[in-house]
Amino acid sequence: MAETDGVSPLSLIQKNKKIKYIILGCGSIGYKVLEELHESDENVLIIDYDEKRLDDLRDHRHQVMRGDMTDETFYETISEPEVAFILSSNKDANLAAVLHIRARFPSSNIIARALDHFSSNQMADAGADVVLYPQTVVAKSAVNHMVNLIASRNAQRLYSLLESWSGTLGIITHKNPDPDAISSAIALSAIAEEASKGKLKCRILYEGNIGHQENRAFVNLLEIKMEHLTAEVLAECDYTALVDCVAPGMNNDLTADTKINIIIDHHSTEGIERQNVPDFMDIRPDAGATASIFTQYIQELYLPIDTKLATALFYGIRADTHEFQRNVSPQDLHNAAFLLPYADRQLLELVMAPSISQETIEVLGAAIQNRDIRQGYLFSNVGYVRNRDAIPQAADLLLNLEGVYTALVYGITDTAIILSARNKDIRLHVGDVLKEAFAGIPGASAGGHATMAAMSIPLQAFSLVRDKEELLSMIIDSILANFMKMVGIAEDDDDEA
Ligand SMILES: [Mn+2]
Repeated sequence: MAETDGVSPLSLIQKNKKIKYIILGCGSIGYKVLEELHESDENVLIIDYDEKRLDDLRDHRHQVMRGDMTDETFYETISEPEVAFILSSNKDANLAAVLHIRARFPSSNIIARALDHFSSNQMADAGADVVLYPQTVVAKSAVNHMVNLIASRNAQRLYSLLESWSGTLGIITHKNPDPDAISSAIALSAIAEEASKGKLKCRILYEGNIGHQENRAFVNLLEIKMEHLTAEVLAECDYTALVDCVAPGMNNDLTADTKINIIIDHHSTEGIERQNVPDFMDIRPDAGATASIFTQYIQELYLPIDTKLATALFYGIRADTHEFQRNVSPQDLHNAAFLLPYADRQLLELVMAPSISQETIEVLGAAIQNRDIRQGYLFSNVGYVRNRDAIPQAADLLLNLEGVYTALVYGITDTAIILSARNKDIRLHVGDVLKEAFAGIPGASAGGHATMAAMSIPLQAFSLVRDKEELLSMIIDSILANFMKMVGIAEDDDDEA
């Protein structure tokens, strides 16, 4: 049947030979795809009905075949392609080809050209993996170019403005600055100093305080200089900038009529009424972080980036996007990827695991000092603690001691008795044992997994006892005796409890 269709004898060979790409319909779009593929001719088979077009392609040593893409039997003459491009200018022929190829070659990838919106849906329904509607492709590309063009123009405008200034630029962050605001502030000061050739001195200002332990670690480890924002400091600034705040009075205590020269942010501008128009304003609500906008400026302007700035901006994007999981755009990921090779990984790790507090260290110390090890079980009474989180941290730590397979650390807070257990003895399910050992204690809740468990007894039930530590041993000793009996710790050792 191939011969009667006037198909070239090449088809007989095709049937046995695996072909990577087929292009059905090789007009202007098909030919452009052929060029873009940059594949060797043996990997691409061009199928068309137009004899003249085929001759021309044959002259250029392309692999061609004459065939009618609407004819179901035609597909019997070719082997399964990895990818089928269906690109003719006839929408019915394209639709028929999608249906036939999908039926005959279920695992081929099909990329088809639609000629209108309706046929675009039809082709998707018929089994095309990707449907291209050239008008949409061009429109999307036009908008993309526009976005990039604006981003690049904005970066240039910011640079030119800073270039023309000299004096002091006060960069104002959030009231309680977070890593996004802080890293944006140091990025702006780096751009300002570069653009003004040092004529512009920047001061990073904030009200409120740097609350979170992780944020303090961030500022300390990166040695970021920040000053409290006061009326006097503000009066000393020739220019002001707001970063990560959408307007004066938003996320800061400035009055709404404060004149601000630069505003760069990613918060929504909805409902914002401006009393003054800044000299430069770039607000992108679709950016995951203001640090992401600054990273883009740095790329657009080909500015040098040092380790400290890259680390700060990376951390800013990471923090504002909740570790790249929320409100994150492809542009944010692109920007983070740009920063990563310049960032100091060790510093990043330190910021993410901020140094432990004084009290935690004290509790860990007490847990080590008061340890009592019996047949692989460690018991440690840390006494009164203000921060209950220190108890599981101590249990984690003590499980690492040599010869310890199960660690039980307990203490008392203002409101409860807390016990935390960690276990690496596979024969023991510590959650189940604790649950049983604590059964019958009023108000107690205990339980957990084989390797980690916790218990707490609220103090209301024992509110009459004044001495907390005495109360702790009064209650817990009998429970621990119970626990030891259950896990089979020898009677002899029991006396030492
Ligand atoms: Mn932010």
